[in-house]
Amino acid sequence: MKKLKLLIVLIVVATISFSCKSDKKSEVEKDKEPVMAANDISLTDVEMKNGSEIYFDKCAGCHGSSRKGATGPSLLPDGDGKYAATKVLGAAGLRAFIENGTPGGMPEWKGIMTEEEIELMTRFLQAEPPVIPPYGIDEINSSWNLIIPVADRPTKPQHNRNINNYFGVIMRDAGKVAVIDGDTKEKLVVLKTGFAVHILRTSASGRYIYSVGRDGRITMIDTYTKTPTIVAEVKAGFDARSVEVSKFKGYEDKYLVFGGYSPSHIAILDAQTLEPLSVTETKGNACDGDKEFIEEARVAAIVASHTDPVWICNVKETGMVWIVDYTDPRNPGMTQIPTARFLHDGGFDSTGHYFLVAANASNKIVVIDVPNKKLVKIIETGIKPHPGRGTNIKNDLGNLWVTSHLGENKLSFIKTNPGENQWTVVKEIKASGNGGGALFVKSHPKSKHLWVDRTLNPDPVLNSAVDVFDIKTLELKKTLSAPEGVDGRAVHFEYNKAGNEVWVSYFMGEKSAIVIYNDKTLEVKQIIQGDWVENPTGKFNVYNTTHDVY
Ligand code: DHE
Repeated sequence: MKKLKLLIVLIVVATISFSCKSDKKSEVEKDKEPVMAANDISLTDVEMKNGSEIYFDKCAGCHGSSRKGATGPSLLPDGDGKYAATKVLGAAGLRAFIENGTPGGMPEWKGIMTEEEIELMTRFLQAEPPVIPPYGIDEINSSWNLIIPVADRPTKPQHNRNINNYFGVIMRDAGKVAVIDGDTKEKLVVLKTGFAVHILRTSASGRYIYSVGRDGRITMIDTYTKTPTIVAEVKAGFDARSVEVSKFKGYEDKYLVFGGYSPSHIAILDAQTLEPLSVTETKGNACDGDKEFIEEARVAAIVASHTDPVWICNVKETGMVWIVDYTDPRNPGMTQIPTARFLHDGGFDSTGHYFLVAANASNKIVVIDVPNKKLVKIIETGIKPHPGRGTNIKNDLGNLWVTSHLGENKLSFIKTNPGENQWTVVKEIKASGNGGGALFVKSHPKSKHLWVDRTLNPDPVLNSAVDVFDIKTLELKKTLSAPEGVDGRAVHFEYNKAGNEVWVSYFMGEKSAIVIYNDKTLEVKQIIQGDWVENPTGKFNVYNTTHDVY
């Protein structure tokens, strides 16, 4: 048994180092290695490695790194008392779920995973999950690579471009980030960052762009150089979804926080160099009583307050919102606020005083008063709210923060300004067609429109289109299908700095693109395509990201 565990640890380490080097994760490697038996399920070393890789890439986000379940059910060979044992489901049962998805929001993987990959996963999921090796500050430190020290960097921009209107665009499957000049629409550079980059954040000054990927790698890009350049890298965990910077006055560009899915921890780093400063594990008791102690308590959304020297870190499985005071980054102050499960994504209201986050397993939105470190309210909205950072609009109903839902066709509008019905859903509307699958909503203080995608809806007509609503009437104004020469699923929006253009990504198709719409006329302004545009996902305008404009 000891030998088996050691072998599994080695496989995970091999998988993880492979993840850092590999661009494409979809091909299953062939092998003729000796067969390893785990729980009567036969997997070769290479199959185990490939299975772990596919699992980390496509499944761990919902089912947990150690397969103990999170937003999705556990996937353990002997079950967990709540969900069926994968050995009982067997290859046929697992295949049915993988191929068809579930009404609860699991996408259908047929057509996305190859037949070979699906077959492998039906066996991998019946085997014992790999043991995750420790990864703390020493390991983070060993991975740290300061490519260009601060003293060797320019002190002012080496070009006349408008950095504030730069866009960082994620090419998820290629493990790359493109930096595009939003004024001229020129691609300035495409940088290799890490496997399946998830989000980007910008430093408080707007100078640096940081990316974080599913391999836990943070990449720091300097926009002052003639062509944006990678100046530092570090691997702060095995798997992650979020990174954020210190934005409070006096702390601009000083510290960076990393939220680990695996291991579940909060790491604080020097934002100039990416040197690790401290690591705090997030395991702990669940918010709803002291009964359940959760080891895999992953860090989901993180936002930086502009009014206080704190980050708001959302610990998914425990349902605890951590307010992290970074004034002493080697010994950070932590206030934990019990809320609801599982915390996922969220953003600020228009004042920046309140933070709203989806507790997707309980169909709720949690409101936190940031300066006072207090829970304000937990609001029932709909099945699996998924706001991204949400968006803020204003009309006769008041100042409204908007969320879409993964599990149903519903947009909920929560009133955020004081007075009657504050922190209440004051309006609900439907997008076009049927079913959920919406991932992101977006508007801009200067816009009259609210944009909504349906990325995970199984209907290709809906998932390739976006709906635009009038923010005054909340009537559907137009459904925009993929323009000619573009296909795939429409995902994520970003405005330019002026608030008169909306950038939409098309991914998971044959003809990836970034489509730029005129926000006034809703006409296509420009389509950005080319060999380098590979499955674009998130787009982050420097000014809007720095100032939390959404
Ligand atoms: Fe995301 C945000 C986690 C799948 C694109 N995603 C987030 C955040 C979390 C998260 C916790 C909030 C970060 C923050 O604000 O600090 N995402 C997860 C998952 O666990 C999940 C469900 C499954 C997984 O395995 O990763 C998942 N996400 C996806 C996708 O499939 C998307 C569409 C494409 C991709 O990258 O694989 C995707 N997620 C995004 C984007 C954001 C994001 C573009 C940032 C939105 C923003 O405007 O801030």
